[in-house]
Amino acid sequence: MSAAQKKIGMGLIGPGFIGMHHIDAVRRLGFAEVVALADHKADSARIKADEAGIPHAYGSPEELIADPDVDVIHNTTPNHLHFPVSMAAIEAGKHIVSEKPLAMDPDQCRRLRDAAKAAGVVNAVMFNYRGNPLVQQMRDMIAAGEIGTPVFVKGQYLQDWLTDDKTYSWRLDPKLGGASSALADIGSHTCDLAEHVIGSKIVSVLADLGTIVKTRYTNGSSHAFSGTQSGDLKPVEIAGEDIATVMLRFENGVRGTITVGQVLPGHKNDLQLEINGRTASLHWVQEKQNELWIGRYNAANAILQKDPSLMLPAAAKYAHLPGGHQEAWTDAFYNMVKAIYGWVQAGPSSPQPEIVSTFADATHITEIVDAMLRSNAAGNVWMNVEGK
Ligand code: SOE
Repeated sequence: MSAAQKKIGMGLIGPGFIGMHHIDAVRRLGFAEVVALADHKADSARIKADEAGIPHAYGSPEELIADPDVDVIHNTTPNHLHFPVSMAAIEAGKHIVSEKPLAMDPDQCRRLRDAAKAAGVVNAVMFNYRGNPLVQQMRDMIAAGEIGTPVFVKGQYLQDWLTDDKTYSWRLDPKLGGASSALADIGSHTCDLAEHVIGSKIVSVLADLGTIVKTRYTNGSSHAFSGTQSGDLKPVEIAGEDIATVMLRFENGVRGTITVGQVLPGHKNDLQLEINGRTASLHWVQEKQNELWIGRYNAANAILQKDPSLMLPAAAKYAHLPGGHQEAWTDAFYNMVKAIYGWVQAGPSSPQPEIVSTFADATHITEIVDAMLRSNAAGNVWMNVEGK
């Protein structure tokens, strides 16, 4: 980019925990700038914009979407606003980056997918764990045949931030979060990661869902990871799942399981993925993301450290530091944002970078979660993922 070229303008709607990481990642790019922020009220938007050094602050999504300096809109609102905000952005011809899940249900997702395609805008959903260098290493090793034919997948995403009955999140309210709670929030990441790494889609599921904490007590606060609440606590009955065990079948014949829970003491952000092939296995643990376990039948097991000089070239480009220099959650998040903005820069009609999850990919993930809900409701039976 020459000095005279205008930077890509980013506007963020919904400045919560995750929104601030979108802002940081865009700022690291160099060829984009954060020009505007919108919150549900003008005064809170101004305060948050000032804190983050952002010039324009708006009290509604519509005002931000209309800002001519905003080229890419990041939708980090609660789930129930994903559909109207993303749709308005698409209708205004803006590129759109949404938090997951893409929308509340498969129908809304399909409408967004089709509208984004018709409008010809870049569209992406933040399945950010794809951005980890060693996740890409797994993917490339599997594609290169280094573990033989994949046969089994074991994924887990375990957290404990909802363990206490005096914790609460809007994700637990079906009107704000959707019919699924833990699966939509973090099971979605697990399925996306498994599909991305083995290069095959989940076609059917058998799910057993549970709600361990059936009554919660809240003072009205609903932010993730905000801890035990105190003060004037009111009871809320919970219907959505906080644990889930699911069996999976993939299009290419691979079988697998995922376990998901948000009330499991000691598990902070414990996303893990293991792929077993006929000649070797790979196991990656998000909380130890700089290491990849390689299991072998007829040779010693090994740990591959995140060292670009030891990694496959396509994966090594996602590692920014030499071996032994630890990279983290925010770096993987940045890798995803960098790929999305590379696509914006190249133009929406240029090929979609493989690492990016589009609205079409994310629609499929919501269809998987929907099949899991249907499987559980039907008495834990196999259910096909219904794509349209
Ligand atoms: C809460 O469970 C949460 O913030 C998720 O919403 C994110 O997607 C995950 O990356 C971390 O945990």
